[in-house]
Amino acid sequence: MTALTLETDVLKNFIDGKWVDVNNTTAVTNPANGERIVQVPLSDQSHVEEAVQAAIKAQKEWALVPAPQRAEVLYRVGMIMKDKKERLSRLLTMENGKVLEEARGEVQEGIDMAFYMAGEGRRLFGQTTPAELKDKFAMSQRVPVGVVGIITPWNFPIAIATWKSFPAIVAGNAVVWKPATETPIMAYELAKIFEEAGLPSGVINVVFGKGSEVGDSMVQHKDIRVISFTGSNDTGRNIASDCGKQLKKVSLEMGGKNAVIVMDDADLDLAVEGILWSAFGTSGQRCTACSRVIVHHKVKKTLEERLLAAMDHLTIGNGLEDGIKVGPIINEAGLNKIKKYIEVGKQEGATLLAGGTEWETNNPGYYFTPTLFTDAKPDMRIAQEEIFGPVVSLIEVSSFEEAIEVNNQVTFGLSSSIFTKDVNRVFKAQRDLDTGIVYVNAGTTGAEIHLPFGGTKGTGNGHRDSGVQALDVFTEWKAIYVDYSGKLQRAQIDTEE
Ligand code: UN1
Repeated sequence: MTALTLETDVLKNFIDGKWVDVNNTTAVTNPANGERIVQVPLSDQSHVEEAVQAAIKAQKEWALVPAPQRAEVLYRVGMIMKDKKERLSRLLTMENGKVLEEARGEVQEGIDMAFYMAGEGRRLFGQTTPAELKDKFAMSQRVPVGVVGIITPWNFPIAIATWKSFPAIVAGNAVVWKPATETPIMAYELAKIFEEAGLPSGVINVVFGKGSEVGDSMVQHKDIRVISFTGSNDTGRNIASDCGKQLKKVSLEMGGKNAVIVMDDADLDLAVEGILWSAFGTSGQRCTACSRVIVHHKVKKTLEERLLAAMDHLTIGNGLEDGIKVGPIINEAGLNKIKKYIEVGKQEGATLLAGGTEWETNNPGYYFTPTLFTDAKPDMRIAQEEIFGPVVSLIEVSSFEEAIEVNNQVTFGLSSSIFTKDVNRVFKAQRDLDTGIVYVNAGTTGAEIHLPFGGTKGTGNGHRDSGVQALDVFTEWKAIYVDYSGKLQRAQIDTEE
């Protein structure tokens, strides 16, 4: 294991192209062993104000840079990320805990997003449209919104940051970014990469700190015209209502209660692999993680047996070590939440088949054993609420129709999956599963960056991250009419010749 060093012991904000000290800081610890990694600033409203002023100034110039040139900066960002992939991945494992293989996958998502959005710089298409009147030309085009605020979570600290900042930047906005305080190193590294790639000062500004201070100041700031947020449900709802009062555009992604459906004709080996990877990968700390398995009664027993056998091979530990499949939980609060849900599940009458306890180790990190409940009922809290840990609950059903119904009986709508060999069921399922993402014969995780990411119902508010659709969050549509008749033509007015 290569020891990694940061150039600094105390992180700084990145405002107007300068690294700015903040007096108040707090420690960031490695969830795998409790060791302190670095101090992160706890900024206040005045830092947000500085960042917004820098962004306002920078955005005016940036919007005038032709989009293909803005895109070139992102291309260079992608190239630098590619060069630094291993370093970034190891730092990501250190601050977030996910196993190295998954950290590499996440950094790759960011690299892919850079090249994808660099391409979009040559495709910020508008439309030309026939006009109602003679000698008149009509078109519409995307224009930047101005200064945008992005608030990113600890579970995908670099990928989600790229899903939001890259489309914002290529579209000609300037960004004020509050990364999660648990995982600030990815933000620090990405800011350095932007700097090295030659992004003009003030186009991206990083303000570290708490949601209650920095996030709130961003949401309340009149000059931040968009808030794009990924995180918890409660916070997202508060942001939405605060933005609503100000008529501020807001894009929210707030998790899921994602299910894998296993039909009686499924390839069970494949289903087991899919469930394992999407339920216990990243220790279940993905918005897309599988936390329900909806299984046809004919294959329930066999599926349980095979899952239990496969779960025996899940190795728990520090994600930087070889062969580890399940890393730590982000922090004590995360661990306590999982423990609470284990008690809830037992009290509700679900049967605990495996796990359900902290992992016994002398290691001071936060670890939880992969957990399988069975005989859960669709309305139980463990089958309704997001746990954000390696806990999955089996629900038995007796038909395809019932499986779809149970899948849709939750307030979230992010991801879903079905294992079946029946082509008719495949097409019915992709139509009827009420989620923003549907997988067939694969688990619930692994969305690709050039497709829209987001969900229905309580997962968000209808916007999408990544994909070309992300541009809708960070642009306004402008309609332009050019009258070349030389006289005043009045639309929608009958004119007597
Ligand atoms: C998240 O958990 O918020 O589809 C993002 C996936 C990953 C992204 C997850 N590509 O699981």
